[in-house]
Amino acid sequence: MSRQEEILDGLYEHTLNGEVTPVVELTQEGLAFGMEPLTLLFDALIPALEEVGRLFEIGEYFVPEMLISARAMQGAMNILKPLIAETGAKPIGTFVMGTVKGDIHDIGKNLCNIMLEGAGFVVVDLGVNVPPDKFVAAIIEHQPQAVGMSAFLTTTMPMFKKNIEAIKEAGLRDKVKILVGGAPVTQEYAEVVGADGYAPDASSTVRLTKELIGLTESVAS
Ligand code: B1M
Repeated sequence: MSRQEEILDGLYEHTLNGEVTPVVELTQEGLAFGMEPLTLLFDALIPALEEVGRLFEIGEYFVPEMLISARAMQGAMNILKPLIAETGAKPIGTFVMGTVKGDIHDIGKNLCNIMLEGAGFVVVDLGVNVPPDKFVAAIIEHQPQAVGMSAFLTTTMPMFKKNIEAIKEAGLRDKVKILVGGAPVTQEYAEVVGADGYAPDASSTVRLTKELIGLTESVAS
């Protein structure tokens, strides 16, 4: 096995076990070795969290294990984020993003933010557990071209509709494109709640946002 493969395997295992120190060390070693930040992310860290979710589902992991795995991944993300986001690109638009009320999952959202920033968007991150009036206030304050809403629980997905209704009531619906995403969300659900689009992952969030706000040509380039 090559050292690169060992690094990816180690990152996967230590993230699964929630061990932040070796995760941070292996991330640094991988980068020093010339490995791409996105390789570390997509070939080790994200698969580890997917496995965490599977173990939770079958009752082998509980909330504390999920939490420490998420923290371990966060340790790596702190190092990777500036490397992924730093492109020096000129701002191409403003994007307001938040995890809906009742939901505190933020890793997927943060990943979208990093990719959006990397593509040149100014991202206003409202954080987690964001109520409808905060989305509305942020649209008024920052005048974004697009708003993203993240939900990771079937019980919090209905907040999309509540948020969109609040945005409509404030007379702002035609001012912004609204995108939704998160593990349990689907294209069909996005249509039902009246969103402009659904993105299954961070890179499609960037692609779809550019498309919706009329920057499609940049997508191809
Ligand atoms: Co929770 N959790 N969790 N959890 N957790 C899930 C989501 C679950 C699927 C696990 C399972 O059962 N298999 C399950 C939800 C079941 C359901 O509703 N269908 C679940 C549950 C039940 C819960 C609790 C209720 C557990 C409890 O307390 N009994 C609780 C709820 C807390 C709350 O929110 N009120 C809870 C708590 C937690 C922790 C706090 C411990 C922790 C979150 C830590 C954090 O985020 N800071 C946690 C974790 C880590 C998970 C899993 C294991 C991993 C989630 C994750 O971050 N994945 C998760 C299992 C799973 O999803 N398979 C699970 C990595 C991330 C990169 O995911 O989906 O690929 P990914 O992200 C993509 C897309 O979703 C998309 O782009 C991202 C990047 O490519 N995307 C968007 C995301 N947001 C977007 C927004 C957009 C566009 C695209 O806007 C435009």
